[in-house]
Amino acid sequence: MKVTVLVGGVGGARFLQGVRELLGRTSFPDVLAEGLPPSEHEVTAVVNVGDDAWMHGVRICPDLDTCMYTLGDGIDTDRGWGRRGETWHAKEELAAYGADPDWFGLGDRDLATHLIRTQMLDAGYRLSDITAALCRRWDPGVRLLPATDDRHETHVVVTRPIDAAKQAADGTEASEEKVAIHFQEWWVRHRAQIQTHGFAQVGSDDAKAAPGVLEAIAEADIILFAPSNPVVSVGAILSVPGIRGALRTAKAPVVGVSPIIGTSPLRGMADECLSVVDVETTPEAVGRHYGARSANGVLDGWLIAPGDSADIPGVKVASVPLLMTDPATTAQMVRDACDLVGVSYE
Ligand code: FO1
Repeated sequence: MKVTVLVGGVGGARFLQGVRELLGRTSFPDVLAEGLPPSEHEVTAVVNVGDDAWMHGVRICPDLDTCMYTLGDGIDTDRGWGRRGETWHAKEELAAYGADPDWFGLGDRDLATHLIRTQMLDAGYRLSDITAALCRRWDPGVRLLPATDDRHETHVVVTRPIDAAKQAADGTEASEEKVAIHFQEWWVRHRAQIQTHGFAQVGSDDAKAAPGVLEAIAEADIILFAPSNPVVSVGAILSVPGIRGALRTAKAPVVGVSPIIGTSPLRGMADECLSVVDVETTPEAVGRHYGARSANGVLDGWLIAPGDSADIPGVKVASVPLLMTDPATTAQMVRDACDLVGVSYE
């Protein structure tokens, strides 16, 4: 069986643990650690790269790393990102130099990943090759593919106050300005608590899907959307030219898992992101936002939580437990997704 999953960071990584629990370790020879029995299934995760950023001269890929560390048992489960057993000496030293940005922390262990990645990028390797190389250490048991090897960063258009010094230097009387800032600045520095007008992918005109992504979508037996942020995670993947079209013409059914239970996101700040794009924080509104494949959208099935309801024309909906408490519980969600569209996982 070939399974392709669109994922963001924390929620996506936990969902992949459930897929791996159900289907076993992937049989892709290049990602299978020596000596481990392969499964007869192939699982490919198409991972959001909209959060990626340059910080202190190194390339950060938060969602790829969160998936890699979570599946490789190296994640700090309390934070949901970065390494377990982390120390912060480099961060303290950077702060002592007054280095910018001072609102973003790179842990010492995590820094090694970014250093290797940056060296390989400098040497001309593609992000997809680099990810495969990093995964040889972490052995996630799932093929992790960046949605694109190209720059496809999410930027956020905000209105922010102009500080007095800048006002004086620019000779402006305006007290606020409309600017586009990197997603990480919006998310980590402002915690989304700033007047926001919209999201834009920077670089998407030229971006194309990374090697293997369109094939993984075209050849899949089932395609799943993890309960990741529908705007800045799955939405950013869908905005890579070619990916949406590949989903619309794929032979396999596409089933999404609602990241909203009742009117609350499972985690993260999905409600802030949804309100920016004028979508209500409900399973029905998010399902309609994705839309039915039979009506220019991308879904055939939609899993929502017990007690929730969603009427999405052209999309089969089922209510099943959606809390990803552990891999076994999450595996049941994956079974439910397969059952909804009649795909056998035995
Ligand atoms: N999130 C934070 O809230 N503060 C940080 O300083 C921070 C650093 C960081 C470093 C590497 C990395 O891979 C992720 C990091 N994150 C941090 C998480 C991340 O920025 C966001 O949670 C995601 O991009 C949103 O999905």
